[in-house]
Amino acid sequence: MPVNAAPPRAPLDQLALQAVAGPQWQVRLYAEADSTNALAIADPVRHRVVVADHQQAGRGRLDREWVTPPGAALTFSAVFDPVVDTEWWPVVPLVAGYAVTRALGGFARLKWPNDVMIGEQKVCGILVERVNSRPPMVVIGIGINVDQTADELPVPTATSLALAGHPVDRTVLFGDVMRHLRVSLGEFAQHPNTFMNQYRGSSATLDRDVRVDLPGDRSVEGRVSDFDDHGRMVLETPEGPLTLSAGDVVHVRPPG
Ligand code: BT5
Repeated sequence: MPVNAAPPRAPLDQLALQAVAGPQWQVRLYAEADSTNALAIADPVRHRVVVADHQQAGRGRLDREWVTPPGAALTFSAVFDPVVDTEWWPVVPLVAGYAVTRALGGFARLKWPNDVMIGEQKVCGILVERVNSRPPMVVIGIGINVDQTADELPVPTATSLALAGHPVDRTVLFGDVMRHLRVSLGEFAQHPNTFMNQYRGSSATLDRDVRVDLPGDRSVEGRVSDFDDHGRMVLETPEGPLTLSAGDVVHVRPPG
């Protein structure tokens, strides 16, 4: 085997995934798929979860790509009821990010809104898409870098659980994430206006100096002073406080 080559990896197994997800979920495993979000949206059946052992055209936000090699990542999309009134829907992506940090353990933190980070490197990306079916559904797409070697990561800002010293079996992790998603969305449905208190405790962005790249090639800099109950980030800028509902955050200085 050449130096740095990826180790042989066991494929995911439909029955094992179904067993850890539990009977209320209908697991659909694809050996290869373009995008699990696209598949889930094409036929948005409540409590279906589409998993790809190798996702070949993973979608990020704003038409960006999510790139993972065969057998090394966990890529799946779960179809949920929106669980809350429309005014709270923007918070659902943050709830999903929070659930993943809980499933991973205390070492994972959230870069606003929902990038799951280990230190300053991204280990998981989440894409939540609403489907205007009757009734409406929400598709929560999660990509976790589990076993990639450094050579297999697409960008220098990425890491994997194995590289960061937290190796885990993909099937076990899938069960843990599904359980925490269900619990966190359930808690959120009961008390949507207090969820952000929990979120703050998992944030790597609160009290940090950041640059936020906004749509249309604009950016702003400032210190993150809070998140409001609707998941928006409050940024203290030289021109005064600014409340943002979207944007790409870059942490410009280490915490402290
Ligand atoms: C995201 O977008 O982080 C959302 C990614 C969601 C992926 C899941 S996988 C299952 C489901 N099915 C899909 O088709 N999608 C979802 P964004 O914040 O736009 O980040 C994308 C950017 O992250 C890219 O432009 C790269 O710079 C970087 N990137 C791409 N692949 C990565 C990886 N594996 N790990 C870390 N960073 C990556």
